[in-house]
Amino acid sequence: MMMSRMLRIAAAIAVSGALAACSGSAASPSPKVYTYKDMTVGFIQTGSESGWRAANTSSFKETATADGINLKFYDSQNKIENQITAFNQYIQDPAVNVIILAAVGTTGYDDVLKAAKAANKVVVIEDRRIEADASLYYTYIGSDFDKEGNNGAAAMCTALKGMSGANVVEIGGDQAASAAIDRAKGFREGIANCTDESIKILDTQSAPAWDPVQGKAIMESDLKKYSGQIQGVYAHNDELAIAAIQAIDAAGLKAGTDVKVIGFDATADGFKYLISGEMFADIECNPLLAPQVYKAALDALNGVTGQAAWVPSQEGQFFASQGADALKAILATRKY
Ligand code: GZL
Repeated sequence: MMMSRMLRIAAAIAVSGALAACSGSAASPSPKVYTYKDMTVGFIQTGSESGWRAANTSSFKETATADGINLKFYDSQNKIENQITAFNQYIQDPAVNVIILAAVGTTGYDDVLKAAKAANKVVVIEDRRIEADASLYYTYIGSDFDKEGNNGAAAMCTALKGMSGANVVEIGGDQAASAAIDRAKGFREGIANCTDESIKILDTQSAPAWDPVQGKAIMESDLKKYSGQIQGVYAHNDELAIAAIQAIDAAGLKAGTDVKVIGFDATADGFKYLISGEMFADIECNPLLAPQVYKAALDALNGVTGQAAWVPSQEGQFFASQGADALKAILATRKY
C-alpha cells in the first residue's frame, strides 16, 4: 500500500516537472547584457576635410581602442553616394551590430536607415543632423549649429560695433551639410538683432567639401569685386577663415584691423590666428563625441529606452580680445 502511494507521488512530481519545462514556466534565461567588447561598430565618417574632422576621427578610434570596441572605419571622401555604399556593406556584415553615421548631407539616407532597422542594426547619428524619421535611428548626438550661427552673429556685431552700414561676405562650408545650412541660418537671425549697426551680407558663396583652396579663391574674388567695401568675413570653419585671412593679407590689407574674420571649430590652428589677432572670434564646435556616442549605442543594444532624439553638444567661443597669454594657456589644455 505504502509503496504504491510513494510511486504515485513520484510520478506526480515527474509529470509536473515535465509540464513546467514544456510550458516554459521553468526560469527562462535572463537577457544578455552587452558590454563594449560585444560591439562591432561600422563608422561612416564624412572624410578628412578639416582639423575638426581629424579630431572627430581620433576620438572614435582612440575611444574604441580604450574600450575594447571592434571598430570598422569608412572614409566617405565627402560623397553621399559613398556613405550609402558603406551603409549597405555594414548592413550585410553579420559581425556589425552598430552603425554610426557622420553625414555628409542632410537627405538621401531613408532607404538605408529602413534597411538597417529591418536588419536589427543599432544606428546612431553623430556630428551633423539629418532629415529623416527619428524612429529610424536611436539618437542624434551633435552641435546646435543654429545656435553657433547666432553666436557668430553676436561676435560679428561686436567686431563691427558702431559702424553704420557694415558689409560682410560669407564663405560657407559644403552647402549640403547641416553644419553649413544652420550656421548660415543662425547668422542671418543674429545680425538682424545687432543693436549698434546694421550689417549687410554683400555676398555669399560655398566651398564644396569645405575645401580651403576654394575658400581662398572666393575671398580673392570678393576682395576684387568689393574693393574697399568689406568690413567682415563670416567663414563656416577655421580652415575657411584662415584661407580668407591669407587672401586678405595677400591683398595688402590687415586681417584683424581692416577686416574682422569670424571662424568656427576652435581648432589649434584657429587658436593661432586668435593669438595673432588676425581672427576676431572662433566659435567652438566639439568633435570629441565618441564616448557619448558609444555609450548611446551600448544602451541601445541593452534595450534602454527613453533616449532623447537629440543630445546637443556643449561648447563655447573664444575671442582675440582675451589676449595672447590667456589664449595660449587655454590652447595648452585642449585636445585638438
Ligand atoms: C561640425 C562639422 C563640420 C566642421 C567642419 O560639427 O560637421 O564639418 O565645422 C567639418 O570643419 O568639415
